[in-house]
Amino acid sequence: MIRLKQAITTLSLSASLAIASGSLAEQRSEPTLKEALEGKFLVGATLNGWMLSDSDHPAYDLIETHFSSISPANSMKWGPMNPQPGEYKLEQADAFAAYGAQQGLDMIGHTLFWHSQTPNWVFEDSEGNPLTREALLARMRERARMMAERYGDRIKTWDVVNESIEGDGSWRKSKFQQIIGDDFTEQAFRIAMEELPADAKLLYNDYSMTDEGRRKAVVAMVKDFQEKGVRIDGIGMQGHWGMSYPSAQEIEKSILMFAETGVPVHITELDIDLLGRDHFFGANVDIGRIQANEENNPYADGKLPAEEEERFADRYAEVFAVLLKHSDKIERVTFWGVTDEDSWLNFWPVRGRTNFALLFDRDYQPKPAFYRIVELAAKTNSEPTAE
Ligand code: 9MR
Repeated sequence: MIRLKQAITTLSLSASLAIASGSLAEQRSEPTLKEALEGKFLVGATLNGWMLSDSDHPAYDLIETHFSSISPANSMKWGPMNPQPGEYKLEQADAFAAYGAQQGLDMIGHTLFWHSQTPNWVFEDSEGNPLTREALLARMRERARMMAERYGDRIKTWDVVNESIEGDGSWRKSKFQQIIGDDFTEQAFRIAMEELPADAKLLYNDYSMTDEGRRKAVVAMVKDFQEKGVRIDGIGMQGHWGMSYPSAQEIEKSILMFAETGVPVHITELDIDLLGRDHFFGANVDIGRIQANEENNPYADGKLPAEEEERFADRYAEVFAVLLKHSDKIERVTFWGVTDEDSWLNFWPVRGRTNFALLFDRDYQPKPAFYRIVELAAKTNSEPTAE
């Protein structure tokens, strides 16, 4: 298999994991995910730091077999790329862009501006005083220009702003908002429009996009941008969903409302949290302090009982029934990870628990949920869509 080793030879390569690295496609007779979803939407996965610093990581087999789009989990965020003024750590971001280009994959620049994982120095002058609005806008422009120059020829879709709207529809009181004002998101899109290539797709990306306040505010924002001539090319629904929340009806309602604005929907960070959290602690607990224990980590050996696998497959089928029904409005569905092993839900909100969130298990094998999606997609191909 051709791998872009030269792009990452400068990185320290850790030992590859135990799995044998024969092409999984060769061992399989069923269609791959990207074949099953062809003509519906692109299907993506996330490359995390472990993968980007290990060119033999077994996740690459699954990516090359099943996926048509990739997103970086962390390596293109402001903090990881530019932790101190003038200090740039671009190895992983460079490896991401080089790998995606070499494989001909659609790539997502995640994310230009986010309140989280952005270092304090971004908001301060050299004496530690808060920047003025103009100075912060200039700093944002500098970052957008650097990203455009370095990656703009290959990365064509950008999460311009991540999570600037609260569930009640108000602007998040981030440092960006406090310094720039309520037009932070608009200014960010103006900067992106001016600095990124004309063929770049500019997205707004947020979680809990079925919250009524957020959903309405996103629609109002997109319409406002369109009236003002501020380019916005898509709405990203992250899709960090649970086993019963949000309902299929609410997911569908958001897709329909977003699509009414005329821009496509991207499902940008899909995973389903099998273990959930509501049953063992309330919403207001400081989640950072929760540790794995017998009660909240029932399948610590990574083996899920068959009936739980089925319940999980049923939930993915329920979600994909909606996504496939509205595939004409959806440009891409990206899973936030590749296998259960690399899901962020092993670390949040419970540190060190063994969670189950994606379509491939810890042995890099497709789970029942994978087969359900493939079957559902095939069925959708053979039946006219009911409206
Ligand atoms: O997957 C990312 C995880 O490794 C990081 O620790 C975390 C830090 O906040 O960010 C995760 O990705 C987030 C994404 O960038 C934006 N939406 C929410 C995702 C999950 O937190």
